[in-house]
Amino acid sequence: MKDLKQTENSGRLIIVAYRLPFKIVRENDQVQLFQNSGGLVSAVLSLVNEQEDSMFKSDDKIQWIGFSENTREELEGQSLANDSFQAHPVFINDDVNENYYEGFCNNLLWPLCHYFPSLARFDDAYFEAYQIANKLFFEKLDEVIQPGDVVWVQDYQLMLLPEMIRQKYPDNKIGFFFHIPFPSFELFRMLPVKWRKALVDGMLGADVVGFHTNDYVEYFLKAARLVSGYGNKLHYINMSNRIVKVDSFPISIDFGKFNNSYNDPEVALARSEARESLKEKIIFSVDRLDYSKGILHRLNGFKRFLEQYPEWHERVSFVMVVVPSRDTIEQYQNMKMDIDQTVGAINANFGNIYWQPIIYQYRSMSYSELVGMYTASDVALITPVRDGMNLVCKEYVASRQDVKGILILSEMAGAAAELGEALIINPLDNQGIADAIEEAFKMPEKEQIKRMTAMRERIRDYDVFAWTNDFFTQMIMLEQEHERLKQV
Ligand code: GDG
Repeated sequence: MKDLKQTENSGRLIIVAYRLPFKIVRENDQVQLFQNSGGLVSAVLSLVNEQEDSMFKSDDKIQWIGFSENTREELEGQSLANDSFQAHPVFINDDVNENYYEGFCNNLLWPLCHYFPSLARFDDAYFEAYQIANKLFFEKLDEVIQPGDVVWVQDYQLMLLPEMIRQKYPDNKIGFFFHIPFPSFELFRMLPVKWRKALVDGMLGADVVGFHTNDYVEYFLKAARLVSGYGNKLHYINMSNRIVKVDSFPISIDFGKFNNSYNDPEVALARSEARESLKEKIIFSVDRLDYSKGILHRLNGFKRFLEQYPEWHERVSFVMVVVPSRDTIEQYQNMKMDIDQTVGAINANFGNIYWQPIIYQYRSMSYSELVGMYTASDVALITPVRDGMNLVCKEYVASRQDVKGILILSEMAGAAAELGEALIINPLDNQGIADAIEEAFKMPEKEQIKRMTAMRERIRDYDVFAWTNDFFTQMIMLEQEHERLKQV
């Protein structure tokens, strides 16, 4: 496939995502912009650089449309640009945002797509707000877009947007990427007919619709066929006047950044402090507080390990970091209480004055602490019951410049499709988790190195920059590729 770096594009890059690329902090009538260091922001930046052959001209800032946590009045007259990004805030009133973001997105789409249908709430007001909010994003884009601009729409908060753009701007290139699992049809069909059709048709407004794994692609193609009657040939959908490519693009991380952090003084310090203060074997996990992340299942698996393998008592420390998220919602508060109680019970029943089996923290970590723990631990225990991809496991592997450590990974994470050298477990199987921990602790170093090397090479080859490049190449080369396939 042709590399996009050789492909010219006259327009600018416009990203539309629920969140802006920086946090806006107001102080004494001035705003300060703190750019996020997340994967998407750095991936997108790689598309615009000084090189002559890069896809977008570096003198054009990346235009980024996203929801504003500030009011219109607060941002009036303020410059919302830094060297790389020009932000265009979308203002959504609290009532609409409640039904849109908390409602349709987080009380319906999130649980449904993560296979928790019993938690999904169906409410007409949610869908109405979802339509209104998507339209508000469109209206902002309408003020910004120019001929030749390429628009990249992100995630489940904006599924209706690609079609809205297509209707008014048939000639602009539009990409759409879905970051969470696209569910099997039996779950998707739980949505009322009108809603599911609007979502599928909305996404098909794009030229390229991307998912993390082939399974999600297959599920979406089935939905497109059964909901809207669109068949496909080799993942191309013919929409009479244009074609849509549906494909998998497994999101990745900045391999170089994590790999090169190994010897940072702060990382090295965090690593040695962890090794000194913890027991002989260290297990580590970190995730946002969410039922999809399988935190309670992980604790139950660890408990089974302590029950069945007493020879490891007083020799293991499980460092479990849970990052606060959505904890104003009752359901998340209840989940947090269950986690607190379970950790307390395990520590009380197995620990003693010399040994606390689980070191549990409910807070976020600095980057150095995070990589310090990635590189100090013998095992990363990652057990989501459902996860679109899961970047933590890729970061763990990339951080291990020493080529040691063992990844225990749930088969329900999108990343499991790429990281077959991990010890793959079913997160609902306590015994399976317990046995995997025991196997990891006994794994010879040679075997660890073999597995870690294979995983590291894969992530190094397909890092987040390759991911973006892959997506944009497919978008720009769409027609040529389709013509070529018709000849074969
Ligand atoms: C969604 C999908 C998909 C976490 N705690 C700390 C911290 N983090 C960083 C990690 C990682 C990121 O947050 C979490 O990424 P995940 O992929 O694991 O999970 P979601 O937030 O649920 O993301 C997911 C992703 O979108 C991308 O498409 O993989 O499936 O659910 O980068 O490092 N970073 C720091 N301190 C923390 O305490 N510094």
